[in-house]
Amino acid sequence: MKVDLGPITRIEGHLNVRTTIDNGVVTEAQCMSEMFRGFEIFLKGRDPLDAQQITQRICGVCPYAHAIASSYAQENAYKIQAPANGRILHNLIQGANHLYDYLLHFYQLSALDFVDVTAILKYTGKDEELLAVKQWVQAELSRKKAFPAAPFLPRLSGQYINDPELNIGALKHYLEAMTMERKANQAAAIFGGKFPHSTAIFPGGCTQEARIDLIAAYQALIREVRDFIRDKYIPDVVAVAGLFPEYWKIGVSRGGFMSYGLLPMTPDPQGKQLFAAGALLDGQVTPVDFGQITQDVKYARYSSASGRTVRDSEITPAAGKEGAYTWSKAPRYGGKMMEVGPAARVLVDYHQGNNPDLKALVDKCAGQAQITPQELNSVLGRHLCRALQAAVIADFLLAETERLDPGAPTMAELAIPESGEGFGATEASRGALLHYLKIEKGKIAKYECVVPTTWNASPRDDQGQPGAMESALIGTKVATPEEQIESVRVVHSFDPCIACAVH
Ligand code: NFE
Repeated sequence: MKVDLGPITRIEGHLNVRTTIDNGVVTEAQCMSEMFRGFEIFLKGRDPLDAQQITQRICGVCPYAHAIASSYAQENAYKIQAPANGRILHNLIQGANHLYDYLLHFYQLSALDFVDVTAILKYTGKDEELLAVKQWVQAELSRKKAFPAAPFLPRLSGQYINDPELNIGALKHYLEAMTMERKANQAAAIFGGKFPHSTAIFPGGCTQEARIDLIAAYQALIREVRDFIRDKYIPDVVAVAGLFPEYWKIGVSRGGFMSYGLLPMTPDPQGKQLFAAGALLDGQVTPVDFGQITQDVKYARYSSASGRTVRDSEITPAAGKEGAYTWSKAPRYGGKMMEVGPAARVLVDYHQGNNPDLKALVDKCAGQAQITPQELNSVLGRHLCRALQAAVIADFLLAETERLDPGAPTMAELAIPESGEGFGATEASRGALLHYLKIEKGKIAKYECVVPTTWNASPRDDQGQPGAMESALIGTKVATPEEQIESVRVVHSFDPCIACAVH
């Protein structure tokens, strides 16, 4: 039987997943991104300095990553580098955004796939916040609406945590996490100007100053977020993993892994980074070569040529195209399907022994869970990888603040050339993000974004290889084919953002 899971909730954008179920197992999955946007079309002819502003509007969740990728691409085209302060401020803004995004993803977008939110109805404690939630849920339920206490109910049927204390503890953290997300965003806005859509991230650095009062305010906020990550977020992910250990084996993608590296530690953004870049295929990591990236469109709603490289990319929408089932292209690396995102970042870094703190955390957690690092390619693996990276990033951001030189320049001089081109690569929370820019007559002649969820939610390529999420869904056993909480847990582990994917 065929079952459509869309519209999938607790993700960004409009995604349907069409599954084929045979004897209670997913035998085929099609990821269907259901909208078109066209940023690459309307960027043409504009001033290149518009790009880091306009591309941030691709998304309200990961805007800074687009600003950073665009700034790197422009720096590459203008042949400039940010001064040390500018690069550090980029990191402080982008890193804080990762912390916000991981907390949002776990607590608001995924935890309620496992935590029994109805435990609140039996709550007898004295916590005022929880009592307020209880009252609200009771009042909503008494109104007998179709969506009784959204976003908590209705929910998919399935097995949830049945330990009342754990459920209530997790709900309390769900509420606290929102405060921490705000603090991470506030920290980012100290240097980024605002959240979302920074006005300060610029090619060549940051328009905000490195002032001591701003640094102190940033540190205070990030310290609080770091403590929450250590004391609550990581233990909560470990607790869920302990109760649902089968999810170390569910949601396994069947290709390679790729990361462009995150948080540069040198003025050259492609130099040494906190998390290393690389393409991991068959146990071997090689440096990423942007020339190996192509995008197939046999099953995507575009009439432009298939298999084009980033430089030669084309985009001609064709809504009624025969056989096409999505607005996402199918990016491939050397023809291979790649997963990008939290697990890819960890596995690529781990294989190269780049970050000893990350390695120590991975080894410790993998040992406790009795899994191998390869099993991070799973539903639980993606959740754990986000939490461990959050801890490493928070410590790094605090150390970065000490490296700022208050009063020293934060911006390089820049001049837009008549012609040129540039690649800018970074890691958004959801994975590898590439911007490519070509300038002719001082204006944007071509702009191409190859975006994390375009990789993960990609359709089959011209060879028929499924995308990462499609491949991870195949083989999933489902108890209730009409609802498939198991498949939804797989989808949520990727944290797809369809607004980004179709851009
Ligand atoms: Ni709209 Fe994004 C991230 C980017 S995902 S959230 O992270 O780039 O494709």
